[in-house]
Amino acid sequence: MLLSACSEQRSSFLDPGGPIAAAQRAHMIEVVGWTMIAVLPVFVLVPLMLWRYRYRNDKARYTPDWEFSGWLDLLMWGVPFIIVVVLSSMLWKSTHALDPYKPIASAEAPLEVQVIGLDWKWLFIYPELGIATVNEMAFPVGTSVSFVLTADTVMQSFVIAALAGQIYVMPGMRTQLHVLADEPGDYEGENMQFNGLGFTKQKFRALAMTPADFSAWVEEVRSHGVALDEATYGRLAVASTGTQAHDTLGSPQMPADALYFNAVEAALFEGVLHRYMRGTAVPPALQPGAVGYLPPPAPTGESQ
Ligand SMILES: [Cu+2]
Repeated sequence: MLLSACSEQRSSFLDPGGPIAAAQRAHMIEVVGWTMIAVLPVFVLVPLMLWRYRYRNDKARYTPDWEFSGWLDLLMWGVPFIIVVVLSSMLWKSTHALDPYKPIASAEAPLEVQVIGLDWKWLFIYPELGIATVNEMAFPVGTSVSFVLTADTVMQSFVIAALAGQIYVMPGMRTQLHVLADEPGDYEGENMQFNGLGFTKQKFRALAMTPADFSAWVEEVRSHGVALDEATYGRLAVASTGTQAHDTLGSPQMPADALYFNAVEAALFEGVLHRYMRGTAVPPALQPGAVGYLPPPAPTGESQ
């Protein structure tokens, strides 16, 4: 909590920016509190007993034939039993309350963002706005973001820790995550799955903005973005970090390690999902993330 205050980017549920992470933090504090009922007496009583029943203490009663105390047994088994009952019912309740698939109530209509996990970057598609980004995604404060996620490579783990829990993404599968930020901020998102050399660089900025700032950001992405068609996607999907992909596809108007796209093909996400759902194995040449993947050739006449 102290360290997270040092950086501008917020990366822990202990410094929550929205209701889900706040509930996670409250849950953790409650769990620690209840567990301490069992743990603290041990920490206090063990040294106390070692000292009281030490060899040279004549005042401590010596009872070598003592073997049973009903009250002591009731205390030793009863208290942990109650704690286990309390903790399991709390866990049951918060597991259902914090279900990542459950929409979060918010005044504004939810914003849908499609996420495709690539090596080693995240592609964010805004289907209603016709834009897409890599390494940077923005959304308005107070609006529930409804993520729909898949992967076009090996399994990955998507998390924006200061806002919500993690969710896995897998090729040919669709998972969901709902996120809401109550405060504007720069939240760190990442891939928590170890899946190759570049995975530590697979981080992105989740920017919670005022609605006006968000509209300006969308315009910025539209005007400085490049078209995301099959050829561009093919080159984006090659194993590279976001910064490396920026060097291949980016323009100087885009932020240093992020990519902006406009003219996004409407069914791109569905297409990626269905690549793995045809009932036959995908040949490596057609599968981003596989060794031997051959991206579609760049259209002729294009620079870079
Ligand atoms: Cu699965």
